[in-house]
Amino acid sequence: MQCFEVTDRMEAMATKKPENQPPNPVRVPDRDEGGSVVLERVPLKVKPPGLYQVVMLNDDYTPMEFVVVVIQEFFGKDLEAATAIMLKIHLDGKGVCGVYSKDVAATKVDQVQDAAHKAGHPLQCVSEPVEF
Ligand code: TYC
Repeated sequence: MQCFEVTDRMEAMATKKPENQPPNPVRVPDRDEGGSVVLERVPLKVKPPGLYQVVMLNDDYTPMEFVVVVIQEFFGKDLEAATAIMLKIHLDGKGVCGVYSKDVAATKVDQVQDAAHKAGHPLQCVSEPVEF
């Protein structure tokens, strides 16, 4: 038979309630009179992933035709819809080109910036969370 010494620390670990533990998502109520244990599921507080809108900004230099082509190419709009969005941006200073998951919106921003940079235009767009 193996023998070992029970230290104070081991004794404490075996008998005391652990400190600084994260809250257990499953609450275990006291034993009921029949001696069985009922586990009660506590709903997790998880939020669905948010949506992000890609907002294009006006500037004085990027040609209107270029903006229309970019909106058609990267946001799947037809000529009429792309022209309407471009004119809204031109008149209001900014406009929403599409709404996506966070990652897809970030990719759209990169694609637009890349295309504008390669063509030598200062066109800017940003991604921002949609507020409900
Ligand atoms: N304001 C630009 C012009 O007059 C056109 C333009 C529209 C530029 C939309 C950027 O996001 C933009 N040439």
